[in-house]
Amino acid sequence: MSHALDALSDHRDALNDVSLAALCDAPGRRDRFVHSLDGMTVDLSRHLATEETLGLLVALARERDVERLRDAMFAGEPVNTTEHRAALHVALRNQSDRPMLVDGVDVMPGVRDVLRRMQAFCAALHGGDWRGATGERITDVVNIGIGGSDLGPRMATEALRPWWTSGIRAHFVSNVDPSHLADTVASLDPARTLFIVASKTFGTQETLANAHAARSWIVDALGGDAVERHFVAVSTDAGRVAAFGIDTANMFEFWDWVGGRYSMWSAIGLSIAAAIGFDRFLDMLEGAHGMDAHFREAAPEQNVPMLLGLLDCWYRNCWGCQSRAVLPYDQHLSMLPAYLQQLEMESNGKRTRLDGTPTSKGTSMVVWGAPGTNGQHSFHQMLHQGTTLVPCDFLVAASSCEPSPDARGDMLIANCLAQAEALARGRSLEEVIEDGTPPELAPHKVMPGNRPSTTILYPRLDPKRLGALIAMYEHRVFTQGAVWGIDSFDQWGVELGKVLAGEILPGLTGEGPVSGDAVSRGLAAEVAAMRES
Ligand code: G6Q
Repeated sequence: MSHALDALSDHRDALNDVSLAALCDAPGRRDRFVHSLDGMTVDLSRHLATEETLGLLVALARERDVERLRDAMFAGEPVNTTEHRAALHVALRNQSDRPMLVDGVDVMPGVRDVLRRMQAFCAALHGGDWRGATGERITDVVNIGIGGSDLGPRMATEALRPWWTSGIRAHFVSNVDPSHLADTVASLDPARTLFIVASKTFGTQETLANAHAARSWIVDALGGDAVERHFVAVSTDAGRVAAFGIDTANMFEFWDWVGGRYSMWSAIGLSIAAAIGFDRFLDMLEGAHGMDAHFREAAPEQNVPMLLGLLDCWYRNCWGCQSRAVLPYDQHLSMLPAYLQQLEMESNGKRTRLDGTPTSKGTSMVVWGAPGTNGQHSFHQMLHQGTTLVPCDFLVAASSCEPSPDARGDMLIANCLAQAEALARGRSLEEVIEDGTPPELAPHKVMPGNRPSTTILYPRLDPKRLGALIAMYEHRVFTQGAVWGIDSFDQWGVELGKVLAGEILPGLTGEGPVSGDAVSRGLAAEVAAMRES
């Protein structure tokens, strides 16, 4: 029972005939709906929201205690209640002198110690002091990890490709499909390749299987003694790292209060630091820390991540939106939609509240998207004229990282602004007919408009900006979860599939009986038949 949500639902009914074009044109709209954050503009004008909506959303945040829950997260309280853990990723980028406590113990000395070890490792790698077993310099680093131990570093290294000036190329292997490792190492020289085995638990089946296969690749080429110079680990479990055969002197620690999908700021980001250099990795942490301070200190009315999260709840719970599109008009952010899929859908794709009762309202939207302008030539059709309302995030830099002598950078921005405008304004039947369109064709050219979007504009994508941007999304997701009263930091829904895969595997390898339900057993039998034919 939520009075604030009921009030929002009534208010939404009153907005049935609202015109987004008229809202956008109203005097003073920019003053209230455009936010400036350390040089980044977050424009909320193109939302199906009035001053009153914002007031009601802030009332929702107050009713759901979002500020207190935020403070509890920053205080290291066990906000991940089903796993009895803190979710203190903000400590990983804490650049202040403020202690960050978990169970009454300041975690900052440990955080700084690992950062110093990462710094020393990067210096050795980049300076040529850390060499392969045959004395060659390392030129390629391959991160082996999956989920949170893959998507964050992969997204960030791609985003920061223009800063790959350390002489190290970063690669990522996540899929247990043997093709992923094979394709990745096909062009690499074992003598110059270093593997980072990144796994919080060091028990993830896919990662360990790939790490064993990578070790065979090194051993076959360079001999067993080479493993020590070609493998390092990032994990919370020193015992398992040692059991795998990696010297724990070459292990970078993190902690159980760092959730996998919130871990790119920890040593899980070692591949980022290896590619862009440690100082720039620190810049990324600094950008995130700035956003943390904003989220922690700004009043809800001015708190950008909080407002974004509240607007998500508005669309999900009052407009029935099932999905949100993330449209970076920035090629280097091509991995952002995939990264946000995990951040948002694994965090808030839940149906049970903290108190164990089922939710009565929708939770996580489906997050999807692709870089602009590519998407314009495929799925934007549905955004403009489909029967489903899909709020969009547009992200665009004022200046591309790649200066060009022609107008391509301006074309990119023009298209980004045009898409958001077209979605909001649409095109009426009258306008279409006025253009001389034949009557039988006119209905097909009508665009309903009133389709909301956020535009996030930043000067240029750099490590600090990326850090701020990702931290903004993290806190947006936190706000959604707080409103919905769910645990944003667990992921029990992924467990059943892992158990069933473990039961089905022996039947495929021939080491045990064929198991699974009738459909799985039937398909497993077909696999066997296809392999024999
Ligand atoms: C993230 C999830 C999940 C996790 C992977 C890898 O929040 O927990 O994506 O990151 O399953 O786990 P390991 O790092 O333990 O290998």
